[in-house]
Amino acid sequence: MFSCNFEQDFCVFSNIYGVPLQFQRTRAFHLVDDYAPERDHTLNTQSGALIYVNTIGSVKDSYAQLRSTRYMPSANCKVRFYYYINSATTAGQLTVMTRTESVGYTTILWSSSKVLGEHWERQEVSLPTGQLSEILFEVKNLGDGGGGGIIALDDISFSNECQKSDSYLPYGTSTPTLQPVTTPSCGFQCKDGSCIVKEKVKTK
Ligand SMILES: [Ca+2]
Repeated sequence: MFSCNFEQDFCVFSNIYGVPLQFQRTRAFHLVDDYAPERDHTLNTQSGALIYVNTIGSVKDSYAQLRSTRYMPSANCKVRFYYYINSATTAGQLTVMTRTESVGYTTILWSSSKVLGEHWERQEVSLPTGQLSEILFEVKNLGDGGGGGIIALDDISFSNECQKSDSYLPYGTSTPTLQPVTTPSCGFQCKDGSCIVKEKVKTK
């Protein structure tokens, strides 16, 4: 298993540069915004560290992307993480995706824009198996009338079935997706504004 609690550094994660927004690493007490978490998740203290994206003041479709180290996923390879979305209106969308080519197409696995308030929510996502991969965590300003907010992450861990690798992904032959990453089509819009990705909606 490999994981990151962000107390010392970004561990096996790094920002993708050349895009409008970035994930910042900080200790909770440095964040004075109304919508910022008062404590991190690991230590549950104000001096605990976390990473976050502030979408306040950014324009529609601005996004940040955090990439993981490469890993070889066998069956039951999963990523688990704690996320925080807070805003008076809407903070944007947090999306988890994978890819198997360095600038290739991404596969969207999970997404949420539901405002949670002052709360860390746990999420587990099963990862596609069989090919050397990397994960991308994306935060995107949906520009849907809100003033923005804070989206934060902490305690990201990969299960034992995901084996860390130093190999590089092959360069993609498909169209790069670093430019506008499409928002997953909303299969079912809940009353609270959260969205269930189409593949997850059960149809009779
Ligand atoms: Ca932490």
